[in-house]
Amino acid sequence: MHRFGCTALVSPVALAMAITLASLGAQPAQADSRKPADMVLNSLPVSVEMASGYSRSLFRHWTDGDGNGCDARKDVLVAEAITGQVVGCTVVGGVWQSVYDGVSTSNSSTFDVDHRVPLKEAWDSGAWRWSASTREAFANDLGFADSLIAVSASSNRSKSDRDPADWLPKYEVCTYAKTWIAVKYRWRLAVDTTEKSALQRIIGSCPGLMLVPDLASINTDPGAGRPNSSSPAPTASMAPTGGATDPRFRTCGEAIAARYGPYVVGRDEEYYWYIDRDNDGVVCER
Ligand SMILES: [Ca+2]
Ligand SMILES: [Ca+2]
Repeated sequence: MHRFGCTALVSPVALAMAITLASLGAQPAQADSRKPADMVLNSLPVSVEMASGYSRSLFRHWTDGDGNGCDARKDVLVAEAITGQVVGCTVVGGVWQSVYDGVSTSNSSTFDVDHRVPLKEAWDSGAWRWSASTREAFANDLGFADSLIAVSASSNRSKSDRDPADWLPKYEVCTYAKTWIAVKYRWRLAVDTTEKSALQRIIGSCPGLMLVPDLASINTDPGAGRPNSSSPAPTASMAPTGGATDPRFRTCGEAIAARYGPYVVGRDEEYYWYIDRDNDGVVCER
């Protein structure tokens, strides 16, 4: 129920309905892991943004990744309706509330399903390396309930592709910042220095822990960054998401031989210097 931060605006009956509706939606259970937000933020790689190559069409959506017959936009609208009756992929008599600006609607077509971390921001922060299927998984992610959120179209369009250094919602700023960090963590995306400073400033005044999502499975595109591919060549400063830039060792084999590793995502800075080929969140396993 952490979607509904504005609980004062939602009656107990509506909350009970929302729980029922959420259980009908396709959101899987997730481990309740909580940590200080600054700890999670500091685990993210810091990198300049990839300034080119993005196209919205590179992130196929809305698709039905969980195979329940409803596309991800509809799944989110079903999960987030605060009242109404689910019929197929829609909610009859549904009411939705936009946590960004407090706007309510009974007409879901006036609401967008927002990518908490916008598709372009994701591309610029590391998704340029991903395969098409991983980009699609990100764009339709129901594996972490806060990745996608139904909000008023006007608030979503005001946000556009901006990160928290340039745009924040009217309400629930703490929740917004923590969720932003959570999505970047889940998908091993980088933060740029301006964005990190903004997030540090926000969470510095936000009490409590943040929900840490499970890591998503990521496959990279071997062609990303090569000349003549659809992706532009990365610069050296894009290195922390993999590529053996450990100043001490050229390969994991050399690191292991010198009795270093394993390195764990979110814990060890060295993790980001190597390629996590099996995407299990650990590199240089012995
Ligand atoms: Ca679905
Ligand atoms: Ca950014």
